[in-house]
Amino acid sequence: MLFMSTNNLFKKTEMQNPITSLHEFNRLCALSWFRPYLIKQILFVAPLLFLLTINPAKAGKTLDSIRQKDQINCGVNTGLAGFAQADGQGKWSGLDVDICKAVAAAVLGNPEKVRYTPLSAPQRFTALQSGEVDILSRNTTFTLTRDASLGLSQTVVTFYDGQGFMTPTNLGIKNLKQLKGLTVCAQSGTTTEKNLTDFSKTNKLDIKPIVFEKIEAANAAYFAGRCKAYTTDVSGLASIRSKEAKNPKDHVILTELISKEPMGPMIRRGDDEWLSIVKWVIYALMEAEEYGITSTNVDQLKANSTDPKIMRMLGKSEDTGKLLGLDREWLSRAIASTGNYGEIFERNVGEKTALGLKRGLNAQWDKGGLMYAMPIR
Ligand SMILES: N[C@@H](CCC(=O)N[C@@H](CS)C(=O)NCC(=O)O)C(=O)O
Repeated sequence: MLFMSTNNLFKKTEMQNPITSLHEFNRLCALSWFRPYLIKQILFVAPLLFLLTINPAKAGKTLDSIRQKDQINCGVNTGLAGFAQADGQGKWSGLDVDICKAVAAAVLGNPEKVRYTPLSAPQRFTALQSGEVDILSRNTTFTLTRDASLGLSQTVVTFYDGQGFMTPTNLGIKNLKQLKGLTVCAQSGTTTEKNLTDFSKTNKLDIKPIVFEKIEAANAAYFAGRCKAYTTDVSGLASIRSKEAKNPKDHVILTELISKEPMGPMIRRGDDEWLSIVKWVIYALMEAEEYGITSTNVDQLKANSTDPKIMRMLGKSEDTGKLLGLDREWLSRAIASTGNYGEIFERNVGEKTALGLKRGLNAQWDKGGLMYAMPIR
């Protein structure tokens, strides 16, 4: 309605001031003395306005500080097998960890130049907002509220998931309707909690959520039998089952999903240069898979390939790095360090790992999945 009334307003103004006569035209032309003055004003003010809108103080701030400290501070999970987990020597691995490694290889020339900060669900956004970490690469779902209210930017989805339920096999639960009136464990500070309430309400299931701030407490409660089911992202359930269950076969992950959970790294809002770098490193990992560039053949392809797409990506024909404020080798280094997206997926969470996840939605777009890199060109 506002749109309608504004339209009418314009119409009215036009109607009230039509240039109807030669006399009127001359009256307007008489103001031409004012024109040079006006042009001077515009010439003076326009560059100032332009400088204000590009906000040079903020652009590249993160990259500058990363170069200065020669390290990327990467916020990760406190310990989610397959996504981010430290071994006895404090060595981190996982799909989310590999994203930070690939970015470090592209930006600093070395995938090991990363400091990992383990963050629980409720801690994660504050750590990024306060500058404690430069990137949050931690099973974090992209939502409107998070995008628009936290002062953070969502980059590219690195894992498409959905919220599911795990129950002890001996309860014989086969579908979600059978959860009616039962207790379900979940963690606070997550999308999980809200999805569960919505789902229970919509389906009149009267589920009794038992919510914990820490993942260890939620795991302990479920495996001690305090809840009849555990809910979180299916990848999270697979991870928890593989690591925490005495016998993983004693727990079944039901096939029905109750939400969409597109997850990926986030950065602080207002640093477009850093946003571009993170985005394009992730696209590069995906596109490398699409074109068959792997950690094992990247050097050989760089030396011998005559395929224009591959030559461009590996810096043989064009310097895409320069456009991002990086060097010519950014992409080949990232692929050599972590492998392409497919290698990252299979190594950390794929069918041959303890998590045993299928590619599903995370397959390439030409193989029935949603992984669709913007073109590197
Ligand atoms: N993707 C959901 C859930 C992410 C999440 O934090 N999941 C829990 C359960 S798998 C977790 O990773 N907790 C680890 C921790 O808080 O230390 C979100 O972004 O809210």
